[in-house]
Amino acid sequence: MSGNKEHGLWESYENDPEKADAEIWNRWPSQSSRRDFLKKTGLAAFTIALGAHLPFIQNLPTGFIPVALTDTSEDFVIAGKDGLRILNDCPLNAETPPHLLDDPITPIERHFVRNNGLVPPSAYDMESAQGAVLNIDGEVHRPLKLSLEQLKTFKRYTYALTIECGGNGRAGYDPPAKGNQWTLGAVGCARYRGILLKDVLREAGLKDTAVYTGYYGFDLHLSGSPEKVVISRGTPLDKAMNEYTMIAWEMNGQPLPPLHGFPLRVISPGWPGSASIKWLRRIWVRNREHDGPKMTGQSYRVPKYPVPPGSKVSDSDMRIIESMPVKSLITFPKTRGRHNLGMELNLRGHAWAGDLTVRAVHISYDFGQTWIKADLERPINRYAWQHWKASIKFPSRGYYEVWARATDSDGRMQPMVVPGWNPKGYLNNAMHRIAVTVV
Ligand SMILES: Nc1nc2c(c(=O)[nH]1)N[C@H]1C(S)=C(S)[C@@H](COP(=O)(O)O)O[C@H]1N2
Ligand SMILES: [Mo]
Repeated sequence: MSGNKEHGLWESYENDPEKADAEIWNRWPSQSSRRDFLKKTGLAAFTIALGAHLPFIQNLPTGFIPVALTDTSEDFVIAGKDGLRILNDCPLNAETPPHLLDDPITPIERHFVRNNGLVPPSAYDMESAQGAVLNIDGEVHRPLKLSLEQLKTFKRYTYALTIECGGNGRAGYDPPAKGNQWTLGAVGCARYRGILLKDVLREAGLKDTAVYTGYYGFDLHLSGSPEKVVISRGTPLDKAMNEYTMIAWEMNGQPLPPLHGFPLRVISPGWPGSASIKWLRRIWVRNREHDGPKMTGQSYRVPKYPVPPGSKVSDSDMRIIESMPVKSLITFPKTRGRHNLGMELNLRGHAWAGDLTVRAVHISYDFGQTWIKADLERPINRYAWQHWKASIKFPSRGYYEVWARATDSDGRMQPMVVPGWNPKGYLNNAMHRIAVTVV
Protein backbone atom coordinates (compact mmCIF):
# COMPACT_ATOMS: atom_id res chain seq x y z
CA MET A 1 0.00 0.00 0.00
CA SER A 2 1.33 3.43 -0.85
CA GLY A 3 2.30 5.59 2.06
CA ASN A 4 2.53 8.63 -0.14
CA LYS A 5 -1.08 9.67 -0.41
CA GLU A 6 -1.25 13.16 0.86
CA HIS A 7 -4.89 13.23 1.79
CA GLY A 8 -6.59 12.92 5.11
CA LEU A 9 -10.13 11.75 5.74
CA TRP A 10 -11.29 15.31 6.21
CA GLU A 11 -10.02 16.20 2.75
CA SER A 12 -10.90 13.13 0.76
CA TYR A 13 -14.50 12.90 1.91
CA GLU A 14 -15.31 16.56 1.82
CA ASN A 15 -17.30 16.26 -1.38
CA ASP A 16 -18.57 12.77 -0.86
CA PRO A 17 -20.81 12.47 2.20
CA GLU A 18 -22.14 9.09 1.10
CA LYS A 19 -18.69 7.60 1.06
CA ALA A 20 -18.01 9.17 4.42
CA ASP A 21 -21.12 7.50 5.86
CA ALA A 22 -20.15 4.15 4.39
CA GLU A 23 -16.71 4.50 5.90
CA ILE A 24 -18.10 5.31 9.29
CA TRP A 25 -20.37 2.30 9.14
CA ASN A 26 -17.58 -0.02 8.07
CA ARG A 27 -15.33 1.21 10.82
CA TRP A 28 -17.95 0.84 13.50
CA PRO A 29 -16.34 -1.20 16.23
CA SER A 30 -18.99 -3.73 17.21
CA GLN A 31 -22.57 -4.39 18.14
CA SER A 32 -22.13 -3.97 21.83
CA SER A 33 -19.68 -1.13 21.84
CA ARG A 34 -21.87 0.41 19.18
CA ARG A 35 -24.61 0.46 21.77
CA ASP A 36 -22.36 2.03 24.37
CA PHE A 37 -21.14 4.50 21.88
CA LEU A 38 -24.67 5.43 20.89
CA LYS A 39 -25.74 5.85 24.48
CA LYS A 40 -23.00 8.36 25.00
CA THR A 41 -23.31 10.37 21.87
CA GLY A 42 -26.97 10.58 20.92
CA LEU A 43 -28.52 12.30 17.97
CA ALA A 44 -25.58 12.83 15.68
CA ALA A 45 -24.48 9.23 16.09
CA PHE A 46 -27.99 7.86 15.50
CA THR A 47 -28.24 9.81 12.29
CA ILE A 48 -24.91 8.56 11.07
CA ALA A 49 -25.54 4.97 12.13
CA LEU A 50 -28.99 4.73 10.58
CA GLY A 51 -27.99 6.58 7.46
CA ALA A 52 -31.20 8.59 7.72
CA HIS A 53 -32.62 11.56 9.54
CA LEU A 54 -34.97 10.94 12.45
CA PRO A 55 -37.91 13.31 11.98
CA PHE A 56 -39.36 12.66 15.47
CA ILE A 57 -36.07 12.43 17.33
CA GLN A 58 -37.21 14.97 19.90
CA ASN A 59 -39.84 12.44 21.07
CA LEU A 60 -37.41 9.56 21.60
CA PRO A 61 -37.28 9.05 25.37
CA THR A 62 -33.93 9.74 26.98
CA GLY A 63 -31.83 6.59 27.11
CA PHE A 64 -33.68 4.91 24.22
CA ILE A 65 -31.63 3.65 21.34
CA PRO A 66 -33.33 3.21 17.96
CA VAL A 67 -34.35 -0.44 17.81
CA ALA A 68 -32.80 -0.87 14.37
CA LEU A 69 -29.46 -0.51 16.10
CA THR A 70 -30.11 -2.91 18.96
CA ASP A 71 -32.31 -5.81 17.80
CA THR A 72 -29.51 -7.76 16.24
CA SER A 73 -28.39 -11.20 17.34
CA GLU A 74 -25.23 -11.14 15.29
CA ASP A 75 -22.12 -12.51 16.95
CA PHE A 76 -19.78 -10.03 18.44
CA VAL A 77 -17.42 -9.05 15.68
CA ILE A 78 -15.32 -5.99 15.16
CA ALA A 79 -16.19 -4.46 11.83
CA GLY A 80 -13.08 -3.97 9.76
CA LYS A 81 -11.06 -6.57 11.68
CA ASP A 82 -10.21 -10.04 10.47
CA GLY A 83 -9.89 -13.01 12.81
CA LEU A 84 -8.91 -11.11 15.94
CA ARG A 85 -9.50 -12.70 19.34
CA ILE A 86 -11.62 -10.41 21.48
CA LEU A 87 -10.47 -10.15 25.08
CA ASN A 88 -12.90 -7.48 26.20
CA ASP A 89 -15.68 -5.66 24.41
CA CYS A 90 -15.92 -2.64 26.68
CA PRO A 91 -13.37 -1.24 26.49
CA LEU A 92 -12.54 -2.95 23.25
CA ASN A 93 -9.40 -5.10 23.36
CA ALA A 94 -8.49 -7.69 20.75
CA GLU A 95 -5.32 -9.52 19.73
CA THR A 96 -4.19 -11.19 16.53
CA PRO A 97 -3.36 -14.91 16.36
CA PRO A 98 0.32 -15.24 15.33
CA HIS A 99 -0.41 -16.92 11.97
CA LEU A 100 -2.47 -13.85 10.98
CA LEU A 101 0.55 -11.62 11.59
CA ASP A 102 2.42 -13.17 8.66
CA ASP A 103 2.42 -10.03 6.46
CA PRO A 104 5.61 -7.95 6.46
CA ILE A 105 3.45 -4.87 7.14
CA THR A 106 0.47 -5.62 9.37
CA PRO A 107 -2.78 -4.77 7.55
CA ILE A 108 -5.20 -2.57 9.51
CA GLU A 109 -7.65 -5.51 9.61
CA ARG A 110 -5.11 -7.51 11.57
CA HIS A 111 -3.61 -4.91 13.85
CA PHE A 112 -4.47 -5.53 17.51
CA VAL A 113 -6.61 -3.00 19.36
CA ARG A 114 -6.02 -1.86 22.90
CA ASN A 115 -8.40 0.69 24.42
CA ASN A 116 -8.53 1.79 28.04
CA GLY A 117 -11.74 3.77 27.55
CA LEU A 118 -14.32 4.49 24.86
CA VAL A 119 -13.46 5.48 21.32
CA PRO A 120 -14.23 9.21 21.18
CA PRO A 121 -17.23 10.23 19.08
CA SER A 122 -15.04 12.73 17.24
CA ALA A 123 -13.17 9.79 15.71
CA TYR A 124 -16.35 9.01 13.78
CA ASP A 125 -17.39 12.57 13.21
CA MET A 126 -15.72 14.31 10.30
CA GLU A 127 -16.87 17.73 11.42
CA SER A 128 -15.37 17.79 14.87
CA ALA A 129 -12.29 15.88 13.75
CA GLN A 130 -11.77 18.47 11.05
CA GLY A 131 -11.82 21.21 13.63
CA ALA A 132 -9.44 19.31 15.92
CA VAL A 133 -6.57 21.33 17.24
CA LEU A 134 -3.42 19.98 18.84
CA ASN A 135 -2.29 21.96 21.88
CA ILE A 136 1.34 22.07 22.88
CA ASP A 137 1.98 23.72 26.21
CA GLY A 138 4.00 23.48 29.41
CA GLU A 139 7.77 24.00 29.36
CA VAL A 140 7.88 25.70 25.96
CA HIS A 141 8.61 29.28 24.93
CA ARG A 142 5.71 29.44 22.47
CA PRO A 143 2.65 27.36 23.37
CA LEU A 144 1.08 26.26 20.10
CA LYS A 145 -2.39 25.43 18.86
CA LEU A 146 -1.97 23.63 15.56
CA SER A 147 -4.73 22.63 13.19
CA LEU A 148 -4.37 19.52 11.06
CA GLU A 149 -3.55 21.70 8.08
CA GLN A 150 -0.80 23.43 10.02
CA LEU A 151 0.61 20.12 11.23
CA LYS A 152 0.77 18.95 7.65
CA THR A 153 3.12 21.79 6.77
CA PHE A 154 5.94 20.17 8.77
CA LYS A 155 8.21 17.77 6.91
CA ARG A 156 6.38 14.46 6.43
CA TYR A 157 7.76 10.99 6.93
CA THR A 158 6.54 7.45 6.35
CA TYR A 159 7.89 4.67 8.56
CA ALA A 160 6.93 1.12 9.43
CA LEU A 161 6.85 1.07 13.23
CA THR A 162 6.37 -1.77 15.69
CA ILE A 163 3.88 -1.23 18.48
CA GLU A 164 3.60 -3.86 21.20
CA CYS A 165 1.42 -3.61 24.29
CA GLY A 166 3.43 -3.75 27.51
CA GLY A 167 1.00 -6.45 28.69
CA ASN A 168 1.48 -8.72 25.65
CA GLY A 169 2.10 -12.22 27.07
CA ARG A 170 0.39 -11.44 30.40
CA ALA A 171 -1.54 -14.72 30.17
CA GLY A 172 1.74 -16.56 30.82
CA TYR A 173 2.19 -15.33 34.39
CA ASP A 174 1.39 -17.43 37.42
CA PRO A 175 -0.18 -16.40 39.71
CA PRO A 176 -2.20 -14.61 37.05
CA ALA A 177 -2.01 -10.86 36.79
CA LYS A 178 -5.26 -8.90 36.46
CA GLY A 179 -6.01 -7.29 33.15
CA ASN A 180 -6.50 -8.38 29.57
CA GLN A 181 -5.08 -11.86 29.17
CA TRP A 182 -2.99 -11.14 26.07
CA THR A 183 -1.13 -14.15 24.75
CA LEU A 184 1.13 -13.38 21.80
CA GLY A 185 -0.75 -11.08 19.48
CA ALA A 186 -0.76 -7.60 21.02
CA VAL A 187 1.86 -6.52 18.53
CA GLY A 188 1.87 -5.19 15.00
CA CYS A 189 4.02 -3.29 12.56
CA ALA A 190 2.05 -0.95 10.30
CA ARG A 191 3.26 1.88 8.10
CA TYR A 192 2.53 5.32 9.47
CA ARG A 193 2.68 8.68 7.81
CA GLY A 194 2.99 11.92 9.67
CA ILE A 195 5.54 14.30 11.12
CA LEU A 196 8.25 14.02 13.71
CA LEU A 197 7.30 15.07 17.19
CA LYS A 198 10.71 16.70 17.62
CA ASP A 199 10.01 19.13 14.78
CA VAL A 200 6.84 20.31 16.50
CA LEU A 201 8.54 20.57 19.90
CA ARG A 202 11.38 22.59 18.33
CA GLU A 203 8.82 24.93 16.81
CA ALA A 204 7.33 25.44 20.26
CA GLY A 205 10.82 26.08 21.63
CA LEU A 206 11.78 23.84 24.53
CA LYS A 207 12.75 25.51 27.78
CA ASP A 208 15.74 24.22 29.72
CA THR A 209 13.29 22.89 32.28
CA ALA A 210 11.63 20.49 29.79
CA VAL A 211 12.33 16.86 30.73
CA TYR A 212 9.25 14.76 29.95
CA THR A 213 6.14 14.71 27.77
CA GLY A 214 2.52 14.08 28.75
CA TYR A 215 0.09 13.12 25.97
CA TYR A 216 -3.68 13.47 26.16
CA GLY A 217 -6.30 11.91 23.89
CA PHE A 218 -9.95 12.60 23.18
CA ASP A 219 -11.14 9.19 24.38
CA LEU A 220 -13.87 8.94 27.01
CA HIS A 221 -13.62 7.34 30.41
CA LEU A 222 -15.73 4.17 30.73
CA SER A 223 -18.02 6.10 33.05
CA GLY A 224 -18.71 8.43 30.14
CA SER A 225 -17.65 11.36 32.28
CA PRO A 226 -16.07 13.96 30.02
CA GLU A 227 -13.94 15.34 32.87
CA LYS A 228 -12.18 12.06 33.65
CA VAL A 229 -9.01 11.38 31.69
CA VAL A 230 -8.69 7.69 30.77
CA ILE A 231 -4.97 7.52 30.25
CA SER A 232 -2.26 10.12 29.84
CA ARG A 233 1.24 8.85 29.36
CA GLY A 234 4.46 10.29 28.07
CA THR A 235 8.16 9.64 27.78
CA PRO A 236 11.44 11.27 28.74
CA LEU A 237 12.26 14.10 26.37
CA ASP A 238 15.02 12.05 24.75
CA LYS A 239 12.53 9.53 23.44
CA ALA A 240 10.13 12.27 22.36
CA MET A 241 12.98 13.86 20.36
CA ASN A 242 13.91 10.51 18.75
CA GLU A 243 14.14 10.47 14.95
CA TYR A 244 11.26 7.99 14.77
CA THR A 245 8.81 9.33 17.33
CA MET A 246 5.93 10.53 15.21
CA ILE A 247 2.64 12.32 15.20
CA ALA A 248 0.83 10.24 12.59
CA TRP A 249 -2.41 10.70 10.66
CA GLU A 250 -2.18 7.79 8.24
CA MET A 251 -1.89 4.05 8.74
CA ASN A 252 -1.01 1.90 5.71
CA GLY A 253 -1.92 4.71 3.32
CA GLN A 254 -5.34 5.35 4.83
CA PRO A 255 -6.50 7.94 7.30
CA LEU A 256 -6.00 6.55 10.82
CA PRO A 257 -9.06 4.38 11.52
CA PRO A 258 -11.23 5.47 14.47
CA LEU A 259 -10.03 2.49 16.53
CA HIS A 260 -6.41 3.46 16.02
CA GLY A 261 -6.65 7.12 16.91
CA PHE A 262 -8.27 9.20 14.16
CA PRO A 263 -7.39 11.93 13.47
CA LEU A 264 -3.92 11.93 15.13
CA ARG A 265 -1.79 9.72 17.34
CA VAL A 266 1.68 9.66 18.80
CA ILE A 267 3.91 6.72 18.00
CA SER A 268 6.73 6.00 20.46
CA PRO A 269 8.04 2.92 18.66
CA GLY A 270 9.76 0.17 20.62
CA TRP A 271 8.26 1.38 23.92
CA PRO A 272 5.13 -0.02 25.55
CA GLY A 273 2.18 0.73 23.25
CA SER A 274 0.70 2.86 26.00
CA ALA A 275 3.23 5.59 25.19
CA SER A 276 1.65 5.88 21.72
CA ILE A 277 -1.40 7.91 22.69
CA LYS A 278 -4.30 7.80 20.23
CA TRP A 279 -6.82 10.57 19.40
CA LEU A 280 -4.14 13.06 20.39
CA ARG A 281 -5.34 16.49 21.54
CA ARG A 282 -2.63 17.82 23.84
CA ILE A 283 1.09 17.54 24.45
CA TRP A 284 2.05 18.87 27.85
CA VAL A 285 5.79 19.35 28.14
CA ARG A 286 6.67 18.69 31.75
CA ASN A 287 9.45 19.81 34.09
CA ARG A 288 9.27 16.44 35.90
CA GLU A 289 8.27 12.86 35.17
CA HIS A 290 4.70 12.97 33.88
CA ASP A 291 2.08 11.89 36.43
CA GLY A 292 -1.09 11.49 34.34
CA PRO A 293 -3.53 8.59 34.83
CA LYS A 294 -1.79 5.20 34.24
CA MET A 295 1.61 6.83 34.60
CA THR A 296 1.93 6.35 38.35
CA GLY A 297 1.43 3.59 40.94
CA GLN A 298 1.56 0.11 39.41
CA SER A 299 0.41 0.89 35.84
CA TYR A 300 2.91 0.10 33.11
CA ARG A 301 5.55 -0.36 35.81
CA VAL A 302 7.67 -3.30 36.93
CA PRO A 303 9.58 -3.96 40.16
CA LYS A 304 13.05 -2.42 40.34
CA TYR A 305 14.42 -5.80 41.47
CA PRO A 306 13.26 -9.42 41.00
CA VAL A 307 10.38 -10.45 43.28
CA PRO A 308 8.91 -13.85 44.15
CA PRO A 309 5.71 -14.64 42.19
CA GLY A 310 2.62 -13.28 43.91
CA SER A 311 4.42 -10.56 45.90
CA LYS A 312 2.98 -7.17 46.68
CA VAL A 313 5.42 -4.50 45.61
CA SER A 314 5.12 -0.95 46.90
CA ASP A 315 4.70 1.83 44.36
CA SER A 316 8.05 3.32 45.31
CA ASP A 317 9.77 0.06 44.37
CA MET A 318 8.33 0.11 40.84
CA ARG A 319 9.88 1.70 37.77
CA ILE A 320 8.39 2.83 34.48
CA ILE A 321 8.90 0.49 31.54
CA GLU A 322 10.93 2.11 28.77
CA SER A 323 12.28 0.11 25.81
CA MET A 324 10.54 -3.26 25.28
CA PRO A 325 12.64 -6.46 25.39
CA VAL A 326 13.69 -8.60 22.40
CA LYS A 327 10.98 -10.89 21.06
CA SER A 328 9.98 -12.94 18.02
CA LEU A 329 7.02 -14.74 16.51
CA ILE A 330 6.61 -17.71 14.22
CA THR A 331 3.93 -16.55 11.78
CA PHE A 332 4.15 -19.54 9.45
CA PRO A 333 3.13 -22.30 9.79
CA LYS A 334 0.14 -22.07 12.07
CA THR A 335 0.55 -24.07 15.27
CA ARG A 336 -0.94 -27.62 15.41
CA GLY A 337 -0.38 -28.28 11.72
CA ARG A 338 0.63 -31.51 10.01
CA HIS A 339 3.70 -31.85 7.90
CA ASN A 340 4.90 -34.63 5.63
CA LEU A 341 8.08 -36.43 6.59
CA GLY A 342 10.80 -35.96 4.01
CA MET A 343 9.68 -32.52 2.95
CA GLU A 344 11.35 -29.32 4.07
CA LEU A 345 9.26 -27.12 6.30
CA ASN A 346 9.74 -23.45 5.50
CA LEU A 347 9.23 -21.37 8.60
CA ARG A 348 8.97 -17.62 8.83
CA GLY A 349 8.22 -14.83 11.27
CA HIS A 350 9.33 -11.49 12.67
CA ALA A 351 11.56 -10.30 15.48
CA TRP A 352 11.93 -6.92 17.19
CA ALA A 353 13.85 -5.49 20.13
CA GLY A 354 12.51 -2.18 21.44
CA ASP A 355 15.07 0.60 20.91
CA LEU A 356 17.62 -1.99 19.74
CA THR A 357 17.77 -4.17 16.66
CA VAL A 358 17.72 -7.95 16.40
CA ARG A 359 21.08 -9.59 15.78
CA ALA A 360 19.95 -13.20 15.31
CA VAL A 361 17.01 -15.58 15.41
CA HIS A 362 17.53 -19.25 16.21
CA ILE A 363 15.18 -22.17 15.71
CA SER A 364 15.03 -25.48 17.53
CA TYR A 365 12.86 -28.55 16.89
CA ASP A 366 14.36 -30.78 19.56
CA PHE A 367 13.25 -28.89 22.67
CA GLY A 368 16.29 -26.66 22.69
CA GLN A 369 19.12 -29.22 22.35
CA THR A 370 20.31 -27.79 19.06
CA TRP A 371 19.64 -24.48 17.37
CA ILE A 372 19.62 -23.48 13.71
CA LYS A 373 20.39 -19.93 12.71
CA ALA A 374 17.53 -18.38 10.72
CA ASP A 375 18.02 -15.97 7.79
CA LEU A 376 17.31 -12.58 9.26
CA GLU A 377 16.55 -9.45 7.26
CA ARG A 378 17.41 -5.95 8.30
CA PRO A 379 14.49 -3.77 9.31
CA ILE A 380 13.13 -1.70 6.40
CA ASN A 381 13.67 1.25 8.70
CA ARG A 382 14.70 1.47 12.32
CA TYR A 383 11.89 0.34 14.65
CA ALA A 384 10.27 -1.87 11.99
CA TRP A 385 10.20 -5.52 12.91
CA GLN A 386 12.67 -7.79 11.11
CA HIS A 387 11.60 -10.78 9.05
CA TRP A 388 13.29 -14.14 9.41
CA LYS A 389 12.98 -17.46 7.65
CA ALA A 390 14.39 -20.93 8.11
CA SER A 391 14.03 -24.39 6.58
CA ILE A 392 14.00 -27.57 8.59
CA LYS A 393 13.71 -31.26 7.85
CA PHE A 394 12.40 -33.51 10.59
CA PRO A 395 14.25 -36.80 11.24
CA SER A 396 11.17 -38.96 11.90
CA ARG A 397 7.41 -38.99 12.32
CA GLY A 398 5.91 -37.74 15.56
CA TYR A 399 5.12 -34.69 17.63
CA TYR A 400 7.54 -31.81 17.37
CA GLU A 401 7.70 -28.30 18.71
CA VAL A 402 9.37 -25.53 16.83
CA TRP A 403 10.85 -22.87 19.08
CA ALA A 404 12.08 -19.46 17.99
CA ARG A 405 14.47 -17.34 20.01
CA ALA A 406 15.76 -13.90 19.07
CA THR A 407 18.92 -12.15 20.29
CA ASP A 408 19.17 -8.36 20.39
CA SER A 409 22.08 -6.19 19.30
CA ASP A 410 23.34 -6.09 22.92
CA GLY A 411 23.47 -9.90 23.01
CA ARG A 412 20.38 -10.42 25.18
CA MET A 413 18.23 -13.41 24.27
CA GLN A 414 14.60 -14.20 24.73
CA PRO A 415 14.20 -16.49 27.73
CA MET A 416 12.95 -20.03 27.08
CA VAL A 417 10.62 -19.74 30.06
CA VAL A 418 8.36 -16.93 31.26
CA PRO A 419 10.63 -14.22 32.67
CA GLY A 420 10.43 -12.55 36.08
CA TRP A 421 6.94 -12.42 37.52
CA ASN A 422 5.67 -8.88 38.14
CA PRO A 423 2.42 -7.70 39.72
CA LYS A 424 0.76 -6.45 36.53
CA GLY A 425 2.14 -9.06 34.18
CA TYR A 426 4.22 -6.95 31.79
CA LEU A 427 7.17 -7.79 29.55
CA ASN A 428 6.70 -11.51 29.00
CA ASN A 429 9.07 -12.08 26.10
CA ALA A 430 9.38 -15.87 26.45
CA MET A 431 10.08 -17.52 23.12
CA HIS A 432 7.22 -18.58 20.86
CA ARG A 433 6.55 -22.31 20.50
CA ILE A 434 4.41 -24.00 17.87
CA ALA A 435 3.37 -27.63 17.55
CA VAL A 436 3.96 -29.60 14.34
CA THR A 437 2.91 -33.21 13.84
CA VAL A 438 5.05 -34.95 11.26
CA VAL A 439 3.23 -37.74 9.39
N1 LIG B 1 -5.89 7.80 23.99
C1 LIG B 1 -5.49 6.52 24.17
N2 LIG B 1 -4.34 6.13 23.60
C2 LIG B 1 -3.91 4.86 23.76
C3 LIG B 1 -4.63 3.93 24.54
C4 LIG B 1 -5.85 4.37 25.13
O1 LIG B 1 -6.55 3.62 25.81
N3 LIG B 1 -6.23 5.67 24.92
N4 LIG B 1 -4.12 2.66 24.74
C5 LIG B 1 -2.66 2.54 24.61
C6 LIG B 1 -2.17 1.19 24.66
S1 LIG B 1 -2.09 0.49 26.21
C7 LIG B 1 -1.70 0.53 23.55
S2 LIG B 1 -0.96 -0.98 23.67
C8 LIG B 1 -1.80 1.14 22.20
C9 LIG B 1 -2.50 0.21 21.24
O2 LIG B 1 -2.61 0.79 19.98
P1 LIG B 1 -3.61 0.18 18.90
O3 LIG B 1 -4.97 0.07 19.53
O4 LIG B 1 -3.55 1.09 17.74
O5 LIG B 1 -3.09 -1.20 18.57
O6 LIG B 1 -2.51 2.38 22.23
C10 LIG B 1 -2.17 3.20 23.32
N5 LIG B 1 -2.76 4.50 23.15
MO1 LIG C 1 -0.88 -1.45 26.05
